[in-house]
Amino acid sequence: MSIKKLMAACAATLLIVAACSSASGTPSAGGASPGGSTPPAAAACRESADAGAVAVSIKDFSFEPGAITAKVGQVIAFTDTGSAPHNATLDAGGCATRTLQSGQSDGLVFATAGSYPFHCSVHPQMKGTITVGA
Ligand SMILES: [Cu+2]
Repeated sequence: MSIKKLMAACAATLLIVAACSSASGTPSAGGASPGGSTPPAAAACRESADAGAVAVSIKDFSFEPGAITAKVGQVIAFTDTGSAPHNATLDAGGCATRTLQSGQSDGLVFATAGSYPFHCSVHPQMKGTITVGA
């Protein structure tokens, strides 16, 4: 990938992140949530072993692609194509794939649109972002 394309991709990601934070950053005062305390990030996704609509391969030591796009309800299937154990864990917590051995797969499904940074808890330097659209 050329430097210019990389820069453009980064700028686009930043814009998306900025847009998301300004949209969801301020909890509305008179919020219409009738049960009160719903943890926002925690319920955003769940693990799923179903066949994936979006495929991500986990290499030693990066996610390919690192910028993942999916829709609400789509299974994002992570496959460990490296030789080390890896997983995908949301930075904000709430959900994660199983820790995968070489050749294994596990998925995540999101219930809420948004931008979700994640990492591998075995190798915290491995990072990526899942952008979920409605
Ligand atoms: Cu890893």
